[in-house]
Amino acid sequence: MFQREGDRVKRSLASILERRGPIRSVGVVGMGYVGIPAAVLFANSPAFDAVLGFQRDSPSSGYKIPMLNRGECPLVGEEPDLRDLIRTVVDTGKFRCTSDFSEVSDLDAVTIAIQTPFKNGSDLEPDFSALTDGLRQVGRHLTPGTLVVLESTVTPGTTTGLARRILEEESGLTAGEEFALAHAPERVMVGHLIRNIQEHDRIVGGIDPASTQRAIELYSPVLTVGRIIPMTATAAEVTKTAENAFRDLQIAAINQLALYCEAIGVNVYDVRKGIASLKGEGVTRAVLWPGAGVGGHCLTKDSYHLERGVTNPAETHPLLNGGQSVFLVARNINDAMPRHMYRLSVEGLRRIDRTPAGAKVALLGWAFIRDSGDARNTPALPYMKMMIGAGASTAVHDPYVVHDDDAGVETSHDLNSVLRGADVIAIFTAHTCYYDRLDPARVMELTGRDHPVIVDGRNVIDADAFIGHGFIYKGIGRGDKNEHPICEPEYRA
Ligand code: SAJ
Repeated sequence: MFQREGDRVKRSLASILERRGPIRSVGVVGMGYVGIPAAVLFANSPAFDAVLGFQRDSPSSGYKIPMLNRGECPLVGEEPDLRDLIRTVVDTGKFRCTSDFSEVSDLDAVTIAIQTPFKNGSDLEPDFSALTDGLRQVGRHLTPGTLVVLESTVTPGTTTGLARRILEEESGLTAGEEFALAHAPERVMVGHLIRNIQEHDRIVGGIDPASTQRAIELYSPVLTVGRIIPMTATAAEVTKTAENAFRDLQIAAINQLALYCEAIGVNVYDVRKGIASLKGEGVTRAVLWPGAGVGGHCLTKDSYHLERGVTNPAETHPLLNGGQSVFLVARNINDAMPRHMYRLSVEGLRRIDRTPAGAKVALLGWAFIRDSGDARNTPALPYMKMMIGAGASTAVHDPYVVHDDDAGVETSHDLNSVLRGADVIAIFTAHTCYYDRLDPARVMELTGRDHPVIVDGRNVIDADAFIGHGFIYKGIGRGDKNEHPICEPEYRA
């Protein structure tokens, strides 16, 4: 089936796909927290015969290849169902991990789930090098009729720009005529990877209708309650970056309100409860939670991706001048929260005529999110740097994170040893274990201090209980408690 387009007969992608038949073999590039669950869910579906996981055999990540092929999970933290699924699909021979990209040529569809982090935190330029490398590897072995899907979060315009160009250069094929190309952004959250892929609606955007249709064929079998939401590739890129920019904005709004509540002298959690109580037809108040900052791999960068997509195609990345974007203002507010934790700590120390110099600071929680080992862009790092810069020594407890290679920080699983001798205790992550392990009398005894400072960045502890034991309490948004009278508990052990 050919459509005449001027003098050149435009081969119909639909006809090539029709001749190729249904998708039976799938490849997933990038064995990370996005690619691994995606690959095992494709492999676990009867719709597909074989799934390959592609992973560069690099010094930092090559270990995942043998690990996955043994049926073991390289991800840390609680991930329901993922470990059992990996073992099942490996044991049944439906999934295999490899670094040999030439096997792409045997596949009907290839998804690319490669991170697009920032080169560095200051200039906020995304590092597309790993994604570009993955695209080149796939392009070199692309065959006519293959579907390529970008799952990575990218600047709007990347799929139809950078990605299309690299795939066409490397393969000599034409996207939209000889191979299908789409964007289907991942929407997984650490701790719920499998369920998110099955239950979240899936945005699927092709560079043309045939590509969109082919991508719908790929993703439909792995959805349980989630629905497919089709659109163009660029609209899909805007959707993904904007859904995180909106979340970051919502968090910034409650963080700003928390600072107001501190200044006014009220409890932001009372106010939040009041606002959230407004319900009814069409009435929504998506009030999120104030905290010690916003970390992770998504919200810390997706607003900048969105901003860049607004001005130019994906090849250049000037942010909007003047930073008047509400999304960038939100980013600044959220990035200021670790500084606010520092300010609360210094104010607490000042109440006992101390400064950070010479103080021991115990940071509780290094992971960017509760009950996870993921420490990417943790808000605790800028706080630690500020404390060390002011002459304090620091110790970090986290029940999941053992060390943070990127930050060069070692953490301890031994809470008592981190608390021992602490002058300041700063709670950065609301790990479940802290809710029942931070007993005020026990913590007081471990610190051995008359009035240790405790700064609650996640509303974990009971302020009155700790104040009653002689702590100097400070809490994000706790204008009702932050200037409390200092107690000399008569019942101290
Ligand atoms: N945070 C707050 N207050 C909140 C919620 C989060 O301070 O009310 C902080 C967290 O402590 C963390 C950071 O923000 O440091 C990010 O938390 P997150 O819950 O947004 O978790 P992420 O970064 O893993 O975001 C992911 C995103 N999912 C994808 O990109 C696929 C996001 O779109 C989801 O909305 C989010 O999970 C979610 O809802 O859990």
